[in-house]
Amino acid sequence: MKEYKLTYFDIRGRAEISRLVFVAAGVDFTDDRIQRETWPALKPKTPQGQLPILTIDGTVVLPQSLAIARFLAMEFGLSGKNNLEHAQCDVIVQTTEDLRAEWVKVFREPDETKKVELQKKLIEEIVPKFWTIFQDTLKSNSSGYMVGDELTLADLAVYDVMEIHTRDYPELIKGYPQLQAHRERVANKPNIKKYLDKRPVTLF
Ligand SMILES: N[C@@H](CCC(=O)N[C@@H](CS)C(=O)NCC(=O)O)C(=O)O
Repeated sequence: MKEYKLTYFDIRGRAEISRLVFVAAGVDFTDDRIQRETWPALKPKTPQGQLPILTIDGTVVLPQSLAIARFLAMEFGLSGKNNLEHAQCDVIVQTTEDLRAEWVKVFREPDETKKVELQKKLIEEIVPKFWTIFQDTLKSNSSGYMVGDELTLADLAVYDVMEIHTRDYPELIKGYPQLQAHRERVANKPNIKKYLDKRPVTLF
């Protein structure tokens, strides 16, 4: 069995998807959450000067959050059963990344007035557009999962990217019954439920 260490800041951010893959697969890993003060010293030692990174057996170091998540999902059989399902997982993962990028735009906006405008657009137009895509994907697949007939990386990615908006705008999900049921299905998987119950609470 390989030894995995996932290094990131003490937030969900871009590492949570991989944490969820470990948890869903029931595979042990070191959840290495570093403090901001230690980052400047570590940064030059990382492959791309950014986190997250995955260290495998203390030697191989992978950067890029989605490459890490895909690798882990492939390793643990959470990436679909064939190449088409791998691609369908990728479609959903990339779509969650597009939604995350829209959120990051709002988060990084320095001008307060502009930020309020962007936030309004995000929640009134952009999030509904993406949630409709996710819900339509569920409707086209009778299993209750995004791809194939069991939980994959795609379900974890959607669960993860929706966390901020479902927390901050809890009413919104009521217009998306299949998506709401999907969130509950993912969150109630025994391994995931156990993890979510004790996970450090962070803003994002
Ligand atoms: N495309 C990269 C982006 C990584 C990224 O932006 N990491 C940020 C944290 S979310 C970071 O390391 N920031 C500190 C820095 O750049 O010095 C990925 O998905 O891993």
